[in-house]
Amino acid sequence: MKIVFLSIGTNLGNRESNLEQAVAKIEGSIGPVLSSSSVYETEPWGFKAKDEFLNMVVKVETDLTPSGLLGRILMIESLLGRVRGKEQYISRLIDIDILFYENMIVDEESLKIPHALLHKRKFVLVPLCELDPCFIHPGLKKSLAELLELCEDKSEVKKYQ
Ligand code: PH2
Ligand code: MG
Ligand code: MG
Repeated sequence: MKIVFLSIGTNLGNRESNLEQAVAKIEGSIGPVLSSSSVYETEPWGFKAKDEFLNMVVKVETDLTPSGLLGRILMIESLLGRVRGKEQYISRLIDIDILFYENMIVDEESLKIPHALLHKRKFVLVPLCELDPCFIHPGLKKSLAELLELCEDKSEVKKYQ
């Protein structure tokens, strides 16, 4: 069994329900969710949109390989109505990203683990730190707490409700 951290984000439709459905589908087709962060309301990062995101991070146990995991994630995203366009960042019903897979480094065209931008994004680092501040980023060799301290992202990330 492997431990993975996944980030979940949504800024369209019924955002709370989108998160709930994503967590349920992760439980059903990836593995048991061992812990989940609070839900945060966050400003769109890297693009302009009027709709704020809800973001959270879950820690999951799985026997899938990294590429098997990616396959299940793409399946869940499309079951929940995600449509992919050509643009880099657009508003979306659901986005599930692999942040860490144990302390493995994967550097392929179609899959980068750890997620290449996680250390630049407060909407990822804040919920991740809630779950495991001492986890060491296997590429950057710094703890998540240190990465949050060093992060220059000034966008707003606040607990939802
Ligand atoms: N996801 C992105 C780009 N920007 N901003 C926020 N606040 N939350 C996200 O989940 C998010 C984003 C690309 O996946
Ligand atoms: Mg993403
Ligand atoms: Mg994604």
